Amino acid sequence: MAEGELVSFEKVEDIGVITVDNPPVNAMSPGVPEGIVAALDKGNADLAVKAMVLIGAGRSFIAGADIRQFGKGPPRPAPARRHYDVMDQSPKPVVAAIHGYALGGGLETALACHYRVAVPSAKVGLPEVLIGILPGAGGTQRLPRLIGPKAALDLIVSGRHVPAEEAQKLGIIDEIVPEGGLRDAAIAFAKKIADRRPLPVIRNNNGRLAEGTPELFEGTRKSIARRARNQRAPYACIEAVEAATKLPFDEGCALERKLFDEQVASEEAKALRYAFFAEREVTKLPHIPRDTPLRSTDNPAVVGAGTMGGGIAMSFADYGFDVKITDATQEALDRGMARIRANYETSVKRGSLSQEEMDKRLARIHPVTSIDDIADCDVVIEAAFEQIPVKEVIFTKLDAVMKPGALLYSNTSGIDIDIMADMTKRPQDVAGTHFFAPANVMKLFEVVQGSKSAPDVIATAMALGRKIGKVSGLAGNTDGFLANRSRAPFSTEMVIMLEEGALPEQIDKVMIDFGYPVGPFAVGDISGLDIGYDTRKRRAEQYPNYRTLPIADRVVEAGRLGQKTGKGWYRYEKGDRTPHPDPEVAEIIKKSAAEMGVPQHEFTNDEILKRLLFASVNEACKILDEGKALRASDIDVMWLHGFGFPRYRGGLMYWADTIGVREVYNQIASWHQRYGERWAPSPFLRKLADAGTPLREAKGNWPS
Ligand code: 3H9
Repeated sequence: MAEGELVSFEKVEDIGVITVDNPPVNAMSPGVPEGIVAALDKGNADLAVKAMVLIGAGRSFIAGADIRQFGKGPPRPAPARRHYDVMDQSPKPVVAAIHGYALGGGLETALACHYRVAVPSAKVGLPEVLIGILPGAGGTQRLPRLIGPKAALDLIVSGRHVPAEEAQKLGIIDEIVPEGGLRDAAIAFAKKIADRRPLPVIRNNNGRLAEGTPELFEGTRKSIARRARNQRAPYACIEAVEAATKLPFDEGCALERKLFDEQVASEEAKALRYAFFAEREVTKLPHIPRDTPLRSTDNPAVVGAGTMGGGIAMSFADYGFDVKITDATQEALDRGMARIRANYETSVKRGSLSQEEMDKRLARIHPVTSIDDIADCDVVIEAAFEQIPVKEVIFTKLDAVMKPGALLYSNTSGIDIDIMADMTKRPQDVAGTHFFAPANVMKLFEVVQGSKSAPDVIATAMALGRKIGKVSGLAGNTDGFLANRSRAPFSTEMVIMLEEGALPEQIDKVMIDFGYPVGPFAVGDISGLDIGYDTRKRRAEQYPNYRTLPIADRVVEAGRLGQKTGKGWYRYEKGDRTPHPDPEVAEIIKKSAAEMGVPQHEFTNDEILKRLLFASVNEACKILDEGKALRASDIDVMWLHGFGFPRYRGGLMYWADTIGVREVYNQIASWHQRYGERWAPSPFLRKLADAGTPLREAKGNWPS
């Protein structure tokens, strides 16, 4: 293949092999479809070619359209000859040879081929919905014709990646071929089918379309109503598949294209594309060379078998790691193991895990009675009580027994990493790895760099998070680190608004309508209100100017600790987790506000939303200014995966940009006048506003 050529054609005996080579994932960038058309023309014109194979160079078949091109200028006019139309009309069979990923436009290309072979590790799918669009190259019309409308709808509306074996069962893949031998096997397959006629052209295959009943489509619309709130793409996907069952192929494609063009320019799609790239950006650490050799993490251990420690051990077991877990007493260890078992049993009861899989995972978690028993582990995650003397006992012991080079990570959410590092004679091996509760479910994995953490200790932590299915993000060592510190003013402001006349249910409704799965007060009831109470008391002692929250304190002092006591910000019926507004809470609020003498006012939804989120935007700017975050977009990734911020709104900073950096600044400045110091605008925010730099593009002053 000539250098720089995106698509090449070569002959292997009587088979034409078309290779797409557009690293890293063979996206359909400009030039690729044209190259495929030229290669098909070559193969069809050559009398010596009987069939063709379409294959991807490097690590993948084709991962889809080039997402970076979306939203850049007006939609490109359709080429005179689209490669999938050329394939449909090709007199010679074309075989797609799939390894890595065939996603979006990649699978659509494969569906326009006559046959598809794949290696077992390959994955296929139409994940467009996840970036706020729908398949736009015939996928919504071809897939229902190939596998039936029901299965097609499931794949297109969920956007999930389907492993080769399942894809074969569904009828997407014709043959699975051995790993490593794809090219030769695809050529052999092409030879085998070269003379078969008629060619299987999916567009002509209308046999199963009648399975697309009105009930199927209505049922799907209903089933997604909750999770697809405020979104249009999932509904556009349904509309396009429904059209496949009602309209001739070309008309269906025209409707799909119209919906695609509408969606691709939508706010929803822009935010989701931003989130996609922000999630890739967060993996990059400009201050640590990419090729830094990583330490081994094959052999992990967890110290502390409480709720967090147990969840962390489950995270390892869920991703195939054998993990040791220990605690100070046998009793605590037994309790921890029982909790882990109970959690898995709940998943089995719910049907999300098989008994066999549960047994396998449980067998990977090895309780051991002493830190001496984990001495040979590569990595330890400490998840013990958040008290410095407790940490001191553990880190001193770890320092004494762990093998040289072992990684000593702490799951602390509130203690300075440097304090723990300095408890050892190897502070370079210590860093934070902060999980979010429940640790086995929440995706955020906040890596905290201490002042002495070695670069490879940080790079290895980032990689470790990804190995256990998490989204790793880097934070500087500041009180609350990056995620919780940026969230803290939100938590304060929501209670202050109660003092001014709002109610928990009113604030929760605004945030649910905005897109959060659960409102912030109801979340508090799930986590337990006593933790915040203790923290506030500690802080009030530490900082003389600390803003106390009397209403939140009184709720706890009334014995309302959240769901675990049957009442918190809400009341709960026995055995039911539905929050019910409680007049007793309204009374506490009213009385406290009167005692505090706070003037009452009616809140608009807009004010509630902005008071909560702008408070955090301002704090995020302070964090960036202090060099405790690399990029604003990292903060967005953390909010998406740590706090359930609606993905289709991009993230905290992206969302604030939709209001405008200048307006955000002006509003904060005016609240500063009205409410005082806690709203003092960050100078970093002011600089951005003056320069007109979008918040999402801001880089932190991270020390290089
Ligand atoms: C579509 O196809 C529309 C059609 O229906 C109709 C068109 C008319 N474009 O994720 P990674 C980059 S919509 C541009 O770290 P992995 C990515 O940014 C598309 N760039 O690797 C990163 O760059 P960098 C439907 C892309 O192995 C690098 O490749 N398809 C694209 O963990 C490596 O990516 C999708 O939605 C792209 N399509 O995961 C699939 N894909 O190194 C989107 C990747 O500079 N892609 N890049 O940061 C993925 O889901 C994952 O990348 C994939 C590989 C699973 C393929």
